[in-house]
Amino acid sequence: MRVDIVSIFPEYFAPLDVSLMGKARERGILDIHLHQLRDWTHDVHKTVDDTPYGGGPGMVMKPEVWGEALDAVIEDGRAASGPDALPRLIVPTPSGRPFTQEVALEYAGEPWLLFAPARYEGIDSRVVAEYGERLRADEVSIGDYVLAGGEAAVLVMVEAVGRLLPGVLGNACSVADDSFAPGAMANLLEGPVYTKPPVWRGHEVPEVLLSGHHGRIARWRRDEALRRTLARRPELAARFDQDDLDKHDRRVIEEFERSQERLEEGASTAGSGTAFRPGPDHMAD
Ligand code: 6GU
Repeated sequence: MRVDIVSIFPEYFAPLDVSLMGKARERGILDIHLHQLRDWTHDVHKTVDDTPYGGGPGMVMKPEVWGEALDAVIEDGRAASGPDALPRLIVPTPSGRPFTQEVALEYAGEPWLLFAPARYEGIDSRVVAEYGERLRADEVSIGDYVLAGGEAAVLVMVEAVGRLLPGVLGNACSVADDSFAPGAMANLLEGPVYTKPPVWRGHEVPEVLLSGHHGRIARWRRDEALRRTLARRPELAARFDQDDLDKHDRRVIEEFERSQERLEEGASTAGSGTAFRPGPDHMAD
């Protein structure tokens, strides 16, 4: 996969030389090209921003410099990949569509991604409008918080996509078992994990994991994933597809809901004489 990144801080992407992404680049699975946006300015100050029309705080990135930069990078990529090649343009912004595991999988199927991370209040909106007419252009957010710029979001997305490329993780690790992976893990968080020693500071590894009984272990892992998702991400649990749930799943969910109700009853009668609140251990979540 070819990845182009245009930014006023190309040095921000040094982490892509490290670890899994570094190896993927060495092996030629990830072909990352970094570009300094200011190389396409024409004034001595290398200006990339200006005041917003309509007033308000902050600065907006100028369309002309982005247009020249993106045209040149696309031309360069076509010289390497063929005259019909077009990248998927990804513009990180907190006002974009959510970046999810599903989107990461979709991007992992593309031969060429072009990231345009902005600083300041963002890029003049005509840039996405213009490129949206020539190629697929997505405005994407990595979560409901505001970063100082899109660069960190690009690092997140390149790593999430890069690890999905064939040959990056090796066969031993299956991305199908990841949290959020479509299939058995859709809308599910992964449960807890353990390694040796079997007892550490008095904390024991759950006995079932030492049993060597693969069926019971798989069932236990699914139970823990269900309970953790119900406790930490109720909005994900609300999206469980009934057709994906077996009888045992439904019992785990019912038990969880009953223990929740007991907790709520306990809370509503607290101070009126009820000192004892029953509930299973996992409610500590
Ligand atoms: Cl993609 N960019 C910026 N600047 N802030 C964000 C974001 C992106 N996603 C969440 N917050």
